[in-house]
Amino acid sequence: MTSPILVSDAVAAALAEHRPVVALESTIISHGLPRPRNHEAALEFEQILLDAGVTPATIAVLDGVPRIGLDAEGVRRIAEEDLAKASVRDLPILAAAGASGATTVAATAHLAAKAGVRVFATGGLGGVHRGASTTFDESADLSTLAVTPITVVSAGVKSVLDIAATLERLETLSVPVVGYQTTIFPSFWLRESAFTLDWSADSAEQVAKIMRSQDELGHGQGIVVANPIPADQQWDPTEHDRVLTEALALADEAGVSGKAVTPFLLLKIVELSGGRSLEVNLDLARNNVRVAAQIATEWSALAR
Ligand code: PSU
Ligand code: MN
Repeated sequence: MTSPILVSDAVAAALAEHRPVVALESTIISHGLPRPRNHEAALEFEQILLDAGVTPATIAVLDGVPRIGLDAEGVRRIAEEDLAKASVRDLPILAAAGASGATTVAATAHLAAKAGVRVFATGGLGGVHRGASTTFDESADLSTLAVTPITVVSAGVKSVLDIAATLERLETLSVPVVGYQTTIFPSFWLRESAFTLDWSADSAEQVAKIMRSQDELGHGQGIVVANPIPADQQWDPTEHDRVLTEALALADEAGVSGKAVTPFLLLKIVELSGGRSLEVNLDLARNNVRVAAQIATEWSALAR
């Protein structure tokens, strides 16, 4: 059987030659950032990687085909078309129907790992939603990382989620969480949360060594690298708290549930903050892409 996953020539060549590759998700572009900034951001994330000598592998399902690495037209489509938000469970349905979808962290991680890509940069990881003890709303990002060998660089999880519960679930799922040059778990737009981590890595090289040890130990999980936004780029904490409370109340009033919750909150928060949260979101994502580039570079040096 031929692989149903289409790897671009650039990504295939980089993988074959053990050159660094970083996966990028498409849900953040399709559902997490407003148009037209989303298109600029998608291109910019790829350019940051190219400038660092790393091959970008933006991932999405286009016309039923999961693609690892998009051309300019593919990037345009994830930014401009109204694509389904696709988690892992949606992949076979889209494939059979010949339909398109923007892949979440879960679906991107799954497809990237299948193609042999080991490092992935995103903004924030999905997690356990507030109120999950009654709604059961926990992102498949967590359960997917329990069975997918990929290192995900994120700025932690948003404070719209239940951060404590998210960290507990990652522990249960045996997914290592490593702070990047910190032992304080970040909360996306803010450098810190109230939660500390047992472990930190001081360098990209150290993360690559953890990845190698993970392989040697036959540990098939992913690794969460929690990379805080630099202090001078974070959102003002007081305004952050005010906007968050308002956005959560609006989601409640509107009765938003399930997979619509994350996109709803993200776009409301951009609105309520007069665009400030968007700038912070872009800064932290760029920062994650840079760190992922360094990790992928160290990883390919180890693998050679
Ligand atoms: N966090 C962000 N921006 C995003 C998302 C998360 O800062 O766009 C997206 C990611 O694609 C993540 C998904 O995988 O939301 C999680 O959605 P849910 O909570 O429905 O699992
Ligand atoms: Mn959910």
